[in-house]
Amino acid sequence: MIAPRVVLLCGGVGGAKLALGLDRSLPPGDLAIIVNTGDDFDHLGLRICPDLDTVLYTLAGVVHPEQGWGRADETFTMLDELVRRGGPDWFRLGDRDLALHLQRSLRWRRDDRLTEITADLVAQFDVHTTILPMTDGIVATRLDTDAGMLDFQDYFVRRRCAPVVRKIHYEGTRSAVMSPEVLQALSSPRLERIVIAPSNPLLSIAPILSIPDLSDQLRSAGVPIIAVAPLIGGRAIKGPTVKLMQELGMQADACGIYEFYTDRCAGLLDAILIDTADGHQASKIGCVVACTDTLMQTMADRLRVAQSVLELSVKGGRP
Ligand code: FO1
Repeated sequence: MIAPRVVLLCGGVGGAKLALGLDRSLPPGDLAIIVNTGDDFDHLGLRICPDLDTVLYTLAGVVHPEQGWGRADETFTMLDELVRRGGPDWFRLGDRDLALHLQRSLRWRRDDRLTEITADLVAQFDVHTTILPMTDGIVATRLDTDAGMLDFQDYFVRRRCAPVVRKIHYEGTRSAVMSPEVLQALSSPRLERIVIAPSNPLLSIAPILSIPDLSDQLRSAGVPIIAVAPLIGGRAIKGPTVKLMQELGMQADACGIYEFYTDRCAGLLDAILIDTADGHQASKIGCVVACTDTLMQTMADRLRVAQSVLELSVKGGRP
């Protein structure tokens, strides 16, 4: 039975840091994480789900510490041999990582639900937090750029986010539905708050909000929704958030983040946690604003930001 007290909407590396802080701050079963699957793709005959794996590896304590994705203590014997024989080298799949992709891909091909596959993989890593794909359907983030229409990993990894983006498409999300498990989490009788992780709003959170019945359920959950801004002093910690926001004509700062979420889902946010460096923007943000040091480099940082979102008092609540 999925009955969390806190639900986190999360993408990859940046969001996984807060996922870890919350996982270590809450008793088993109190946290459920809804993860973006818009980055998922087929590669070398494997179904790759990068954000699900980043969250799982991070909570399991086996993620590559510097990269924030892939495994620690990894080897690349398979990839080296594949590249020697002319295979693609742009998407680095390590040997330990490969075991998980093989397990998932075998079941994916048997039409098992991604939610069930994920639950079994999570159990194998002895992780007690519920990790849920945002949908069992196939969705794909694609980017209309000056280098043409690109699949997500082609843009993000192969081309290192260099192309100029004109528009982002969240393909398949309009007809996608949340899984029964996501509905269970968002209608948990114990639910106290929903947190939006400091992931890339346009690439990691927007796909989740683009699933119609999921975003409706967020608002009808009747609990405070708190976002953690992924920018500090107008800069992203990692990744293309600022470049993307500027290319799409948005204000690349805490205010712009608030406006992006509010434009996508009117009235979505009850509160936003911004960095103390951006405190001067608070008066321009139309919801409760709390400030803290949001940079998460150490475990203590992750716990601090997690505590801030758990303690943030918001007027909203169950009607
Ligand atoms: N990101 C890279 O920048 N380079 C890679 O070679 C790469 C390989 C990779 C393999 C498995 C996996 O789960 C993630 C991987 N990532 C890689 C990260 C991934 O592309 C991005 O972090 C997410 O899709 C963005 O959130």
